[in-house]
This record gives sequence, C-alpha cells and structure tokens, in this order.
Amino acid sequence: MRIIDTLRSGNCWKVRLLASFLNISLERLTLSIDRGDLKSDTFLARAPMKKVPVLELDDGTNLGESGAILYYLAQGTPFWPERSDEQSQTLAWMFFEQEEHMRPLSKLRLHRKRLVMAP
Ligand SMILES: N[C@@H](CCC(=O)N[C@@H](CS)C(=O)NCC(=O)O)C(=O)O
Repeated sequence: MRIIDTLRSGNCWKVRLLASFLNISLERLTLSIDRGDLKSDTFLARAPMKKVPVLELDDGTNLGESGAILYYLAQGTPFWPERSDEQSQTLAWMFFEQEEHMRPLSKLRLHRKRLVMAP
C-alpha cells in the first residue's frame, strides 16, 4: 500500500500514525502543495476527492478522505470497536474533528505556515 501525502497535512499524519500503530508499512509519495503538485493531472487522476491523503491499495483502488482511510485500516483491529454504539461514538469524534478542528484551526495553521514559509 502507498500513501500520497504532503508534509504539513494533519489529515495525512493521522493515516501514517494509525498505520504505524498497526505495524502497516506504507510506501510514501510526498507531494508539495507549494510546488502545485496537487493541481497536476497525474495527482488529480489518482485522487478520488482531489485532495490528500490518498491511500493506494495493491489492487489499484485509490481511497480518499482521511476518516474513510482510517476506517479501512482499522477494520478488524482494536482501533475499530465491535459494538455499534461504540462505532457511533468513534464516528462522532471523527466528524467532530473534521468540522470543529480541521475547518477552523488546522486550515488556518496550514495557510499561516504557507505564508510564513513562502519564499
Ligand atoms: N476531509 C478531507 C480533507 C482533506 C484536505 O483538506 N486535504 C488538504 C491537505 S490537509 C489538501 O489536500 N489541500 C489541497 C487542496 O485543497 O487543494 C480529509 O480528511 O481527507
């Protein structure tokens, strides 16, 4: 399996973190937002949601959305609970993170870093 990621993306980091907890070795293709890699036809053809992270499976399937990728990796492991009420609570925190953390905080952090680090 291979992850297409970028260096400053928390969404990509979450996927790499879970993979490391599960001892799943991921090949890595690290792109640069600053260089415009995410606008390239090659990337857009591979990325179902047109954003990173993308998880490329060995059969050629490409998965997008960090939460969906986490779900894929966590299936059958202690990171995905068996009881449906616990699954629901897990999903609630994943949705909370995207809506309440990523949108107002992480995006701000990413754009601030880009401005500070821009040449
Ligand atoms: N909800 C998506 C958000 C993905 C996302 O916003 N990725 C950013 C990097 S963290 C990206 O690809 N930005 C480039 C762009 O929007 O063109 C997820 O969790 O995977």
